[in-house]
Amino acid sequence: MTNHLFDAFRARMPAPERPLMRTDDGRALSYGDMLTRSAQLAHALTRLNVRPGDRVAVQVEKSPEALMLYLACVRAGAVFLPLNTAYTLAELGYFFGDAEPRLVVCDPARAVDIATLAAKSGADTATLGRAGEGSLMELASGQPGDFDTIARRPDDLAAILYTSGTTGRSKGAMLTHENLASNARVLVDEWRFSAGDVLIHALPIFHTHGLFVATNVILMAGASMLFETKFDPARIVSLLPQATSLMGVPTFYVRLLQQSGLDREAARNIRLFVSGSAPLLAETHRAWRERTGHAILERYGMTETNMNTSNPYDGERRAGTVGFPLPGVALRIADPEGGGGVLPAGEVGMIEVKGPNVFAGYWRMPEKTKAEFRDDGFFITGDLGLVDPDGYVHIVGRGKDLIISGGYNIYPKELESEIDALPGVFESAIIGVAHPDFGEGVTAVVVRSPGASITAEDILAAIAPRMARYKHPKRVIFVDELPRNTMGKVQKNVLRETYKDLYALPVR
Ligand code: MCA
Ligand code: AMP
Repeated sequence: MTNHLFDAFRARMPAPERPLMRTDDGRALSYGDMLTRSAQLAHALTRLNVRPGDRVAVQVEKSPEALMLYLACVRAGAVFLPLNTAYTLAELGYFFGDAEPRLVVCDPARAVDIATLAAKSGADTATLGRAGEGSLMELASGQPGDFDTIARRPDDLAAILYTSGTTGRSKGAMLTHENLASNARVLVDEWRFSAGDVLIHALPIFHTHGLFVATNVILMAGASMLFETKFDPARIVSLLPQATSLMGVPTFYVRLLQQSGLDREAARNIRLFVSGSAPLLAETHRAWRERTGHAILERYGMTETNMNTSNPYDGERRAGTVGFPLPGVALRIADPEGGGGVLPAGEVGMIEVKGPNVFAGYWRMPEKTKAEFRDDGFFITGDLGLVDPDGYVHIVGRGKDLIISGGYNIYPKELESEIDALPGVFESAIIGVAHPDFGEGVTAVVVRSPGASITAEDILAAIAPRMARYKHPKRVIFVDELPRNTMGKVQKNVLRETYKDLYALPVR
């Protein structure tokens, strides 16, 4: 009996006493502990009536136990469904209703509210806190330390990660065991990870970057992590000498560059800095190289596809590009208009990808899934790009109306719907404007209803209980009318141009 993903990790597991992680509060976990804890948690899940194929929705703070819960789901054949800790109850309600989890695991502090919400979708609730407290570990600690890992095939689901929809509803990207295993294997090889590596892990573990790219690579290499619950730039600089690698979003690198202690000496033991999730400015790449002597390796991925491209480990890491398609990934640039014919090298078009990394479709949305795949199996990413004469892929824009702030995605439509529904608002447009810290700053351009006097504070107060904090506009601007083209469509490019210097001064 094989479990495709877990067996892949196990096959490369080092001796049980080897370290898997050390946390910022001084806890240590070995690979042997990983086997025991994930087994106990898998028993606990079974006791809580989680059966193979059932979804386990998890909104908890980052902790070793939270990571073990991911592995326990894999071992129990369940589908892991991680959720951003910033999501409000209103946002959670949608995910529970759509995914119909068997079990919801949440922070003890939110247990009462979430249990009520979960029950409406027929789910039970267990709790897990930052320090491992709560009902889940209480149940798990009494369970045996070995578990007959449930058989799962390569195309069985391992996880569902929600990605916001351009037209409203979030879509659950269904990721299979093979999606995750194949991508982790490729990244270990491409980025030369081995058992001796120590990764500074300061990303959240509810998204692809921190959960799959960072953690799966470490598990697949038998390496270890310095597991940080929060991104604290001063602390990260102090940890650099103990590590060999760091993975982060561009905001990490921007903030680390503001630390006086960041220099070649601090980075002396590092062999690889990786950036992704959002565009890394060429100036950040250059400044980093000057300060540390290292060229950041930029790569490109999506929730739906895991990682698609990477700059080379050996060879030139070209700033402003995302490198070459990874082994096994076919990438092409297609005509975004019309039939999607393949464009010649150098021309800008829609990036399309195909490979073992590409997801199995959107949960219970066959029509949306069909619309985002070509007949020959290529997935339409929504990113606009080109391939230069040397084969480097450049992302030059987005066909989808998406803002990426500090590595988090915000879909304007979702915010616009909330703001437009407020009394006193006639209409609104949400745009991303260049921001020195977050890359793009969410900005609301609002037209008041005739005679209304609604303020920015009123708008922010109204969305606060409904939407995660990181989605909130950093600025609200009132205008008399929105610019429109002859078809009546709001010209967001005009708005972006008008407000391009809004955040020009450093905010931190
Ligand atoms: C926090 N805030 C934000 C963000 N993060 N606002 C906009 N965008 C953000 N990303 C809010 C806080 O709620 C707070 O609000 C204020 O901004 C300042 O908080 P601060 O303490 O500075 O923030 P932080 O806690 O230090 O967080 C910044 C962060 C974090 C460390 C950059 O956003 C982060 O961990 N980002 C990584 C996200 C990630 O993992 N993305 C990968 C997705 P206030 O003070 O007003 O209450 S996976 C993906 O994209 C694909 C697959 C890929 O290719 O990887
Ligand atoms: P998500 O929905 O969180 O999976 O975000 C995926 C999106 O992030 C991609 O479709 C890209 O638009 C963007 N992205 C990821 N990595 C990069 C990168 N290195 N450069 C530019 N955009 C990126």
